[in-house]
Amino acid sequence: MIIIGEKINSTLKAIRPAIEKYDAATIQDIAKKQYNAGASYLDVNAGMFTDEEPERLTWLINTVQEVVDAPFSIDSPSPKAIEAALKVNRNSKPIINSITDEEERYNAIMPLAVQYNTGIIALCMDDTGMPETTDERVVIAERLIEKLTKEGILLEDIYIDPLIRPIGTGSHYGIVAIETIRKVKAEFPGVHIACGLSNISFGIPARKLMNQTFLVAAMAAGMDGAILDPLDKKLMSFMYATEALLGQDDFCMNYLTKFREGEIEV
Ligand code: THG
Repeated sequence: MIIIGEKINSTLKAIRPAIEKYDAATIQDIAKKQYNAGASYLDVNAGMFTDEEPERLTWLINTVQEVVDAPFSIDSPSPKAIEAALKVNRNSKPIINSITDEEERYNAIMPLAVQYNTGIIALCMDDTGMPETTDERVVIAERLIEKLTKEGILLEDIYIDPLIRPIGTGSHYGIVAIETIRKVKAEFPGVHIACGLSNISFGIPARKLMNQTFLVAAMAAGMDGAILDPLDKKLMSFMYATEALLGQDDFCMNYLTKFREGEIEV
């Protein structure tokens, strides 16, 4: 699984003040902890700073790359903020998070992925709004994959995000996400599927239980990446166990290693 650590996000109560105060030590500590816990990418988001987003986002990138080599997931809808971030990035190949099939956003962000040779998360959304059904999501995914690959972007650099909606706002959203993952993966085995996991549980109690259960179901359907909290040991334990059960961990080697290291929590 490709783990994208979600914690350096300006919407989080613990993070926003640290960005506000340019508190580098706090940000660097969270970056190191997520990396040591197994994050392959570090998501960075300064979206709460609106006008100042480019400047705050570049500060985050510069602050983190002083201490951690992990590549970034640059989490912004703003082409200006994304480009500013790409310009200061010195770590390895980042992911732009994200593009959609909204015309204006697509046309502004796609060229950045090409020019800077990045990975790109493609959200199943277009100018008609947030899709309700699986089939609408799959059609948008097909269109995005076709357009992006036509520009020379490799399938392996594309991460389809089915756009996870909270299960508390519609009882079909769980199965819609799972079926979108299954269909996109069947049609394009070479593409990655990455989700913002905890969106599923917004507004309901015992969120961790719902996130853990959704992780297992989504992995079984073909999801191979997730934006999640790698410091949630139980969630990571579910991930290691599911990898072993799905034949993605020969002889349970990684599972056993994590167990020996005390990283498996039951
Ligand atoms: N897809 C893509 N990118 C995304 C999302 C997605 N980026 C943002 C988000 N969704 C994923 N990131 C987070 C980061 C933190 C939390 C959830 C998702 C989180 N929120 C708690 C809450 O809202 O209650 C805690 C709040 C707090 O501590 O302040 O933990 O879907 N491509």
